[in-house]
Amino acid sequence: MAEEKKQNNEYNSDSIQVLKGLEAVRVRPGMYIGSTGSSGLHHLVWEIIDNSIDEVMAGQANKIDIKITAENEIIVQDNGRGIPVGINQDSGKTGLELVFTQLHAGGKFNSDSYKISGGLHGVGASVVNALSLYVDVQVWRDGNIYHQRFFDGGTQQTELKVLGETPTTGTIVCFKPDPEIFKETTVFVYDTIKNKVKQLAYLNKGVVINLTDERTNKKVTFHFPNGIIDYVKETNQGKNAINQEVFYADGLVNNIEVEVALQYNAEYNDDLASFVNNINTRDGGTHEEGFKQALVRIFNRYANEKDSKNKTNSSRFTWDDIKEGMTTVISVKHTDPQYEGQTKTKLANPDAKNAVDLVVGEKLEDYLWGNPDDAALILEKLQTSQRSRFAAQRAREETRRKSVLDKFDLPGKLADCASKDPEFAELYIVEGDSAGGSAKQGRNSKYQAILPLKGKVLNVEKVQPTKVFNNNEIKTMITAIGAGVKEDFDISKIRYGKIVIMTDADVDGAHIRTLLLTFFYRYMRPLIQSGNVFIAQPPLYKIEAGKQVAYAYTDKELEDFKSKEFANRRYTIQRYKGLGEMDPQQLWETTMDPKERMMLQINLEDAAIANEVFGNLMGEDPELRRQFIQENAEYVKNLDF
Ligand code: 28G
Repeated sequence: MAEEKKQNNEYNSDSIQVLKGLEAVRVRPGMYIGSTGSSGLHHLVWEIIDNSIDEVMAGQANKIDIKITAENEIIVQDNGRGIPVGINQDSGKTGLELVFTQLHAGGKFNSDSYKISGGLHGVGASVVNALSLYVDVQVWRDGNIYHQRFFDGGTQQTELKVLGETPTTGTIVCFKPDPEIFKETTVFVYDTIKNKVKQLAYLNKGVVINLTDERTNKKVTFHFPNGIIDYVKETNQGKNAINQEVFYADGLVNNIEVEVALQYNAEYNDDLASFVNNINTRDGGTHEEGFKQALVRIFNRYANEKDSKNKTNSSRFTWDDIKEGMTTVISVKHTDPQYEGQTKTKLANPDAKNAVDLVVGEKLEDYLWGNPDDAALILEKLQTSQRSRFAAQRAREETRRKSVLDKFDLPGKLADCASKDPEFAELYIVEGDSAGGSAKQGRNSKYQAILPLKGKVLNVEKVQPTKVFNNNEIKTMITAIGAGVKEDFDISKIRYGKIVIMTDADVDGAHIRTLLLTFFYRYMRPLIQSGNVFIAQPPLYKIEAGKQVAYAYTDKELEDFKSKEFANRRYTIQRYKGLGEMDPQQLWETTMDPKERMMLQINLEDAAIANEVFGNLMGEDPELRRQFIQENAEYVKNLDF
């Protein structure tokens, strides 16, 4: 048996194996790029850019040009060494062929510590080949311009040819995604690519990344000579910075590259972004643990040594005291990253903890003693946080006690539903008492609960946690949802599977919506992560012709109605300014009836953007606010600001 198997393998020619490999990618694309939707489509771009970034990290390239063409192709060019075109002894193939046709080629380079960057699935250019109509490659190397084209999902390729000569080196890759795979969409989104490459530019200081969209002639260049220091400064823009000199630490420990930048601002939330090989580790892990451990140790040691001179007495800072108002970027580069769980979002390598602890510990101590003014300001901030921690704790305990509730403890304003099954139960958070009244009358009380909010919601970004827990509207929401907040939040306890924000389609409504999203983002993040938060979409117009009534939810829909159903008829158009203009029946039919309603499901990215839009719009700096509105006119318009 074993003998036979071996023989079979030997008879399999390499090309058949390649085909099989790439075929597997086409059979189950989701396994390699996560999905075949827009997110998977963009993964193709990340995989190609990733190879350029590897050249940057190897110190062999400093420029990457990315183009979205009018035909919706992606062209990436780097000025690295160019992919090797010589024949590889073991395989009898060129390096170029291996890169584009060998599945898991990326993994092989791990051991020689060449490739440490990697897309979410770390499978590289061959996957892009498998899922594209064609991949066109130019290599500039050894004075020559080489060319080879792969097509039909990688099943075909032209011969490697020399097109001409060049004095320089680099790689150019052009690909076009296969619409048979990406049935939903093959349209690349400029902003998505822009955000990603901006992040890459921050994480790889000095690299110049140009992005051009030939469809719209949009263009942008990213170049951050100070890398993650610039990243932290930008994150803190519009907020009052506390330490003027950003704390920065870098070092190499056991072949692990560590970089950390930190700046406090005068607000109360912390903002920590960590990366492993340029990939965002959303769920943290050992590198973050090392960072926290170092901060708690060093800040307490510093405070004690200062104190012993000042002869004052202070208790120990906890991580909660330290993190308030802290903006941090941690970037780790590791040749063999291990992750916890399915997604690559939590780092597990124990050595990363030691490495970050060591680098940060040493540099932070130097920083504090070397920057006494900044150090004093930070210390003051920590002491304030510590004092408010005790007050917040008391307030929280009270809220928590209340949220272990039976129905008698539910807030009076809540019109609860009959169903106690979160699978079916929905909570509508409604702006204003009058709309709340309509919603109460219009709802299906079997499974729809209504919570009317009075006036504006607190901006949780701008006030002390104590105040947040004392705010009536917020207390009411926490109690109604019933699953606690922050670290205590327990999604298994939610009383409603759908939390629906229903506000007017005007500026005030948008404002309240953003405030609520900010609250959920900061206090009940898992609720957003697991897709339990929705935005109700009331219609913008009512069109009436005799007995016929129609509702339009967008301007486009209104146009369509006028040019089709209502063409050549007398009709009236009512523009809804608020929910209050609808009677209960209308509100049910247009916005609350599951059969008819449109609802927007909010994901973490949406909430983060809302949070950011909000921070910038409502931030301290009027100039920044003006600039932001100008730059984001489109998005802001969509949000109805
Ligand atoms: C433009 C779009 C995407 C790339 C390189 C450069 C090398 C390379 C790429 O090697 C792995 C390792 C050594 C054979 C490495 C060139 C070492 C020396 C490279 C890219 C296999 C592949 N000279 N630039 N791959 N080698 N840019 N950009 O793909 O043994 S991929």
